[in-house]
Amino acid sequence: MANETIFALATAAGRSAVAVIRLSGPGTREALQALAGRVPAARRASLRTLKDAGGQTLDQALVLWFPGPESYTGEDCAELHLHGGAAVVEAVSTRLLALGQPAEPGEFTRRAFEHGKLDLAQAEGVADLIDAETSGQARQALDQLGGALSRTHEAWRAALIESLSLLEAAVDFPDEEVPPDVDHAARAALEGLLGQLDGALADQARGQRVREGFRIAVIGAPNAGKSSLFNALIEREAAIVTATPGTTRDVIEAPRVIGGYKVILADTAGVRESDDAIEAEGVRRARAWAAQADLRLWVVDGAGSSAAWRHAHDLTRAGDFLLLNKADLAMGPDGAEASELADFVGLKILPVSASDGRGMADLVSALEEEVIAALSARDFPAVTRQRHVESLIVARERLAAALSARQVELAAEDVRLAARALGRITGRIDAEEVLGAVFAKFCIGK
Ligand SMILES: Nc1nc2c(ncn2[C@@H]2O[C@H](COP(=O)(O)OP(=O)(O)OP(=O)(O)O)[C@@H](O)[C@H]2O)c(=O)[nH]1
Ligand SMILES: [Mg+2]
Repeated sequence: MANETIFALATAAGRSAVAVIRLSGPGTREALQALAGRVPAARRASLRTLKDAGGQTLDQALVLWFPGPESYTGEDCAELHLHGGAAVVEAVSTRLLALGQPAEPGEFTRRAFEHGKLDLAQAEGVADLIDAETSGQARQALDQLGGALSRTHEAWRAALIESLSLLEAAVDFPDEEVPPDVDHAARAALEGLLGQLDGALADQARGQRVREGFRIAVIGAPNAGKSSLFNALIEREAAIVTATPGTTRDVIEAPRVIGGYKVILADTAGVRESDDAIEAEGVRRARAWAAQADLRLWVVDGAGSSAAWRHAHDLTRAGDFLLLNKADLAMGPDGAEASELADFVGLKILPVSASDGRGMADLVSALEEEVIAALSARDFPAVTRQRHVESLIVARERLAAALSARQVELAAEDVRLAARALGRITGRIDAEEVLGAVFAKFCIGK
């Protein structure tokens, strides 16, 4: 595969000022000669007239020539900066079909990986950077692309291999007990690593939340004003609001950027006992979404006196918010009673009004604080994918097994397996199916 010369449109399809077609592979030089007459100086932008096989002009283009191995993929590469009209791109692509073949999604980055230009975790950083919609996502992707995640895992792996050499030295003492100093040194190193892996695993949700969105559930009794608040937070009328209790049935999700991070807000059905099968299913879904959310906003009609506030408070956890809605009206017994309970269980209390907007700015800044505190960087670069988490879990299990092994040979084997599991994160241990799965998610041209 790696011997073919590939090409692809690297910019988004459609009309634009400039469109970039990228080439990589051993036939790149020849393709440039065929298209542009001669190959420009390396890494210098040169204006060239591109022609088809019959000498017809296709475009006036800026041509860049990157001879391997100092190129993105490590192979000979080129970029054609064309005028971004569909007809121009089409004509140049047709001409290139005779000189190379269209690239698969992620094929340029896969070749870069295969030539050692970046490791697997860095390649994932490239994909995430292209997909990044918030500054938080971009920052995390740039860290991963820059090798922060890889360096941490490689350092852990190097420490494992160092301990392994100590253990293997101990194996060579025949029929005797392991010298206590060797055993002690290896054990101390492995215990330290176990602590670090535990830390990274405890932190595992963070990186995935930055990529996929921090989840906030809006919950409460029927008619409390959940949908009104949800609409106000996402600044559009996505959910239906009526004076009839039990209006919302399904969970309605909508994204919003808060504090530079992607947040997924969910409006849910009002929680109460119901004989109506549809409503009961809505309540079940509301509970399920709330249980796996990162934060819950418990909405209570603060002006109410029906004791409806009791519903849904059992879904909250310390650190969640009680929103005393309808603050434009006089506070009623429901507001006072709910506040008392919320105080007791450690909820943050904010009066708001979805009708006249009071308290909304305070709510947004309080949410901003929560999201930033939950998602900003800690001691480790975040693990951003389930694939990373799975490798960390295996490494941790093997490390724990090594520490409780009764024979040094068995401990050594466990340490070897732990190192292998960590190596999978950067692609040092490159199972073909892992590579296929990672690169298939890229866009064409990258
Ligand atoms: N005065 C006042 N009325 C409000 C406020 N927020 C919502 N309402 C009214 O309260 C009623 C219920 O609002 P919704 O947003 O549909 O309430 P909900 O909690 O989503 O209700 P369900 O979907 O039935 O669970 C509507 O008549 C709203 O206009 C507020 O801040 N002040
Ligand atoms: Mg509703």
